[in-house]
Amino acid sequence: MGDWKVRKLGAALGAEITGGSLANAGAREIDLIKSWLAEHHVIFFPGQAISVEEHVELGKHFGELEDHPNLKNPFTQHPYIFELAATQGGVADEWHTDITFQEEPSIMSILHMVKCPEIGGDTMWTNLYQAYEEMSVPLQTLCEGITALHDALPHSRPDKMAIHPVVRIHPETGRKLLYVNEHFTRRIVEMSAGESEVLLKYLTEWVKNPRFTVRYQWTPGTIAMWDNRCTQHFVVNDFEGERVIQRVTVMGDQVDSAREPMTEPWVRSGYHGATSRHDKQLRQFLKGQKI
Ligand SMILES: O=C(O)CCC(=O)C(=O)O
Ligand SMILES: [Fe+2]
Repeated sequence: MGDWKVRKLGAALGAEITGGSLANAGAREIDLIKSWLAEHHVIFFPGQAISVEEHVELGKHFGELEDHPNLKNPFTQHPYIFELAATQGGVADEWHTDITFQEEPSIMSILHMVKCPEIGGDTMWTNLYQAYEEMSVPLQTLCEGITALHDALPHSRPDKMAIHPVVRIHPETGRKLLYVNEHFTRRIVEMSAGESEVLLKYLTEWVKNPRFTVRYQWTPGTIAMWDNRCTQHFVVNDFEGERVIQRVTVMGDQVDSAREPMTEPWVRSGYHGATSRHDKQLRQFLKGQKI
């Protein structure tokens, strides 16, 4: 309960919310959080410092929680808490939407900033609705008709893969958004390797446009929540010393597209040349899918 106050942090996304406690949040808080997330996409609650148990309980209000599929919890030993500690090399300093190499990537995360440096180690988020909406119509149209292969190579599991539409429809708002990220997206399925490389390079740079982003300077005890379907995030790796986050991750949902892909996957038949190696991963995934 509380007398909550909302302060917008950026034109594109983000709000800081104060005046109440998240420990033992009830139906009123959960409804409020859902509406704040729909409006601001990433929200911050400074000065909360909830316990691990309260953190997990809070997460359970939003859906089933996920045991992180690839990374182990070095400290907490709690099955639902994923921990990243900078001193263990854990800094997520590449733009990404979490775990898009899964068929159903997580819908939202709740992060507890346990320890952070006084200066540096900010996190940035970007608004993927805006990234889509500000593209030209020809590029929007192209992106709506193609899909992309994502993999868990950054977690040393390139065999873990999923294909998602390049333009996703958010299941709650019905709005279109650009759904490729530098960290996990490997290949446009319907294009040649060379074309895919050029387009992915453009799109993954485009989402970083400062106009689409917000940057948050942390204090210990802050809780952050983000809608993982319509945002990407990035940690600024400009600090020394300890920075420890604990995250609870809410299980995923189906990734819906605006329309069917405009053509079949780009897999060449007949003679395989020296360039065939660029198609190997895609070919392997499609074989596994029996397409
Ligand atoms: O450390 C952070 O600020 C965010 C880390 C991250 O990428 C995540 O928890 O998904
Ligand atoms: Fe992340």
